[in-house]
Amino acid sequence: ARRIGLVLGDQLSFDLSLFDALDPGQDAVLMAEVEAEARYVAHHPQKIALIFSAMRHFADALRQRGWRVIYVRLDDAGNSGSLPGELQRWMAILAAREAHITECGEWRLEQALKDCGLSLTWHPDRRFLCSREAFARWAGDRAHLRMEHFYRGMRKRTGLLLEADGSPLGGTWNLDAENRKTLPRGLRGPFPPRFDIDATTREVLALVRSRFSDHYGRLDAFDYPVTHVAAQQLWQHFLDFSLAAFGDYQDAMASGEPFLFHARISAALNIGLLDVRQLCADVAAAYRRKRVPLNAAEGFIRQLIGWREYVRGIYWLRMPEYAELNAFGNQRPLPEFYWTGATDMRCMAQTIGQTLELGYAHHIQRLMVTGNFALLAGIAPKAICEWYLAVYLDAFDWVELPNTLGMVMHADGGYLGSKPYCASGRYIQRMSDYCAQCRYRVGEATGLQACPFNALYWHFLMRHRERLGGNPRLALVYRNLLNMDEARRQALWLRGEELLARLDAGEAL
Ligand code: DLZ
Ligand code: SF4
Repeated sequence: ARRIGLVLGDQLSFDLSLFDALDPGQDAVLMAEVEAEARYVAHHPQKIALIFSAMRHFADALRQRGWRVIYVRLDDAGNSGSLPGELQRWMAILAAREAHITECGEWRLEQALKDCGLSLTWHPDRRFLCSREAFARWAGDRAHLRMEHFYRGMRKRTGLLLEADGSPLGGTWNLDAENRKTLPRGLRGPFPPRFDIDATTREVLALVRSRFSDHYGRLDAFDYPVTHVAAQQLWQHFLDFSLAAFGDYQDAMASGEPFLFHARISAALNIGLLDVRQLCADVAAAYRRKRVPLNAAEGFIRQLIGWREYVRGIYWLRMPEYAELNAFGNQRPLPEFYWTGATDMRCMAQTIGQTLELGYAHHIQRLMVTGNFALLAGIAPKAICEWYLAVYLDAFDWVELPNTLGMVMHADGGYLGSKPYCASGRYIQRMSDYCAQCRYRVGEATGLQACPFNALYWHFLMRHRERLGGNPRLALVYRNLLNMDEARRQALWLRGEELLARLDAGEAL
């Protein structure tokens, strides 16, 4: 082979720009399962299984299309254990002259490849709509960025959901306020599609079971697409059965309903099994055909061309220094119950429980339950970021870090979002049925039975008053705090202190 093209486990797309640069007649594609990638955080076993199985299926599909693929399995003799190591090894074995690679999803790996002593030819990752450079031009040197501004630009650029004169369909850009309906009692999501466990996946599951049983998370519930065809089935199921209701209930949560009307396509999309342009086109078409309401179509497209591209842009603009930010100076380690779900807080037990079972929770569970708790409890950003990166099937640093460090923890001091998403138990009560079955009382803030979110919420606001008190978006809550009588404030502070002390003592709450 004259050249080697390295394809990473989250780059399983036939449209990768790398393939344009290579010649199937002479060049080779290299894919490698390596210890370093499987262990840099303790990934959920289903995440490792998904990536290995999808990689093996993709390698087969490339071969069928005429590519010469070198596929290194985790337990192959000679496997050096890292991607730079495998690239060096195969460059030498094949006496290859050039190494080609597509931009990585993680700064860590891109840096390791740049430092490995080979001269590499880099290709842009055109699976995203906004390149790193285009985002940097948009951001300029502004001290704060806002998703809404970026999102409108992306709508105009893509032409999605626009009138002929360029104004937004329906007259407003963002229908977020229509994405917050509470779930009517008893309404359930559609029956989820099931996916085949073929011989390849079965082999991978056995490998992961034997090698990564020390990682948190259940392997046997694995039921996720590992090929482009299966990912397309998951997507079609969403279009047919969920999208119409997705808009209304995007923020709702219910016991025993891990998916509700969410598409769960994020992992398939992030590893290359689905294409963002096609997803947006399908959703816009469903709206045009009057199959789904505008708040569903807009709400979905906003997540893809708005938030998703926005956080990726911020990641590449601000790394590596972004990962070190800690605006509140949080030091508290992550409570053990994040890894086990063993807590009496019903909302946390449900969210963590389904995460360990499925490697999945939807955006409000992540932002307003486990994320909100970490924010209120002052967990060290690095600790909570590592947790999200490990436990979710869709988590790669480019998407996980800005979402967790910036959006959830506000640890970037408001660069990504204008206010911390702190909330008391009342928000969770409004958006879910969790509180009705909880041993804590959501209507109480002090006393042993009181919902921990309540006092922790006020404690958070009190302890960060200097930093947050002047934020116009928090003016109302700070006024409420000020209008409380001193004894009430004192009682909330003490209950907050007690809860934090119990966390520090390793108690579960
Ligand atoms: C997440 C992951 C895992 C678990 N294993 C591999 C692997 O063995 N080989 C590989 O090429 N990629 C793997 N990945 C995905 C990489 O971690 C991912 O490509 C980088 O983190 C982001 O660029
Ligand atoms: Fe969560 Fe508090 Fe509701 Fe219990 S009462 S489910 S802890 S918000």
